Amino acid sequence: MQANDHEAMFRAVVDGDVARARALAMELAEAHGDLLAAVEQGFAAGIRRVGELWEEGEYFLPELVQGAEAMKAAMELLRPALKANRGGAPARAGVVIGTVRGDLHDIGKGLVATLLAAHGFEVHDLGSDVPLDAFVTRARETGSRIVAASALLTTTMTAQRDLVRAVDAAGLPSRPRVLVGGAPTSEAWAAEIGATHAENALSAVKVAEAMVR
Ligand code: B12
Repeated sequence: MQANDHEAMFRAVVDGDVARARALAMELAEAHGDLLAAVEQGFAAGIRRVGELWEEGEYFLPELVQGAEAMKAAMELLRPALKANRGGAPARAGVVIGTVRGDLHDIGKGLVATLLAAHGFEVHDLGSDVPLDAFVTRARETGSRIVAASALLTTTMTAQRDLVRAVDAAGLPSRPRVLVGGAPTSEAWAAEIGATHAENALSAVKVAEAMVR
């Protein structure tokens, strides 16, 4: 396999083939390729395609879950290689991350958290359906510089606005900035609420590095 055989990784996730995803991840970890690009354009592209197939009514919940399992299996194996590959982030730059209240979608958020950790950020993952005060409390406890919030629903993305306000109002000594993402969000939305936006997990790493630089 080529280190950049993104198509095979994409397929493994779309087919929900956990064993194949693991095998590809192991080969990738040993090869000297661009790990981040492979993750984003291979495995992550696969899970996005699974999402589309689900929306189109081609896939049902079991296929969706199976695709997510293949994705998770690959990411677990890649974590050490991604860590060894770490660059950019200043030591101990903390990121508190979670999916906002009322929203249970956590696959994309998990991907962002994994890649940030792999790049040397100290990641505090609060999970999904996270209340505003939990983000603020953890940011206070950890002195984190970034508070990152995922929202996948148009009805829950407004919580990102509330989060920016809550973080500002808390006046934390680490003066964290809010990073937002998730399918319904955009640069324009982030600008409107006073946050920073990143489109996907790969760009989240670059944007987060710029935020703490
Ligand atoms: C999987 C899925 C589910 C799973 C979630 C499982 C899980 N543990 O996450 C289940 C089945 C539980 C689910 C439930 C629901 N879902 Co749903 N779901 C999806 C689906 C198919 C895929 C989402 C996904 O995981 N994508 C793959 C990941 C890798 O991509 P991603 O999440 O976009 O993340 C990337 C970027 O957005 C970004 N990113 C994400 N978060 C963050 C955070 C930061 C800080 C940054 C910088 C970047 C970033 O980086 C990620 C990686 O590149 C989407 C369709 C879609 N196309 O998005 C619908 C979708 C999001 N769901 C939808 C709906 C309506 C629902 C339900 C309300 C359905 C229902 N009637 O019950 C419930 C809501 C439950 C709740 N309260 O949250 C709608 C939302 C419509 C809208 N605009 O509001 C969508 C768009 C489907 C549709 N077209 O109707 N869902």
